[in-house]
Amino acid sequence: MSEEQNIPFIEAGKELFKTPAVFERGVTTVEQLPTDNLLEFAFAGRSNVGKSSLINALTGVSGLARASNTPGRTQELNFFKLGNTCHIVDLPGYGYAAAPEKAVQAWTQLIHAYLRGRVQLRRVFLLIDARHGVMKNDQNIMRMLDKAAVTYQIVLTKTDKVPAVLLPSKVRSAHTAGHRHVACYPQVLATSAQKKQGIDLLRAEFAKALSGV
Ligand SMILES: Nc1nc2c(ncn2[C@@H]2O[C@H](COP(=O)(O)OP(=O)(O)O)[C@@H](O)[C@H]2O)c(=O)[nH]1
Ligand SMILES: [Mg+2]
Repeated sequence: MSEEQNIPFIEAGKELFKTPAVFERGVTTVEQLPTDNLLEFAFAGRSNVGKSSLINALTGVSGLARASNTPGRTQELNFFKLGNTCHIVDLPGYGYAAAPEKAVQAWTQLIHAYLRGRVQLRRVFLLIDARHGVMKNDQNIMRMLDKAAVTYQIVLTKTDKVPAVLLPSKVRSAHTAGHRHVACYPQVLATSAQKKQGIDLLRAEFAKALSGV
């Protein structure tokens, strides 16, 4: 689908997010996952990539997801409910070297179990720092999602930290990295939670995915 074809979904996306999102629960084991079958959209990425900040910008509820300067702090799967429409899931970040090994293993297992086995998971937004591009552990997650046949979309974050002239090439590189993966959605989104850029396009992706397109 071309970018022009997203336009009808921009308004629908804005409408969708007029409903305030609320925190539902923090999950540390598979048994605690919600059982109400609402569709889910998950935010994955390295710790500190900007997952929580983007969820706050997306929902317009500041402080909804806890953004933090301390990488690796979000160690639960945090579920937010958007009206009765869907769940937004803030996943624990990966690639935080200073975290205790046991903790890393536990939450890596949990993330993998969730991502591989969740029928109602509609799409994963794979967040990539616009400055750094796709890194090795991002590739690992992408391979895992390919195998599990979970659709994911690359979302560049912190674009305000990249000089505007360099942004198109960052988007192109991310697109090329995604292109090799079967389950990767072909459009790359460029966002800045801080400057509120790309937020309407991200909302439109929710509207589009929920409409079944
Ligand atoms: N400049 C800039 N900083 C951001 C942006 N989004 C997040 N950050 C900062 O990056 C750090 C990590 O953000 P956070 O949302 O906690 O990342 P998470 O670990 O992936 O949830 C925090 O210091 C945020 O203020 C952005 O769009 N622009
Ligand atoms: Mg976080």
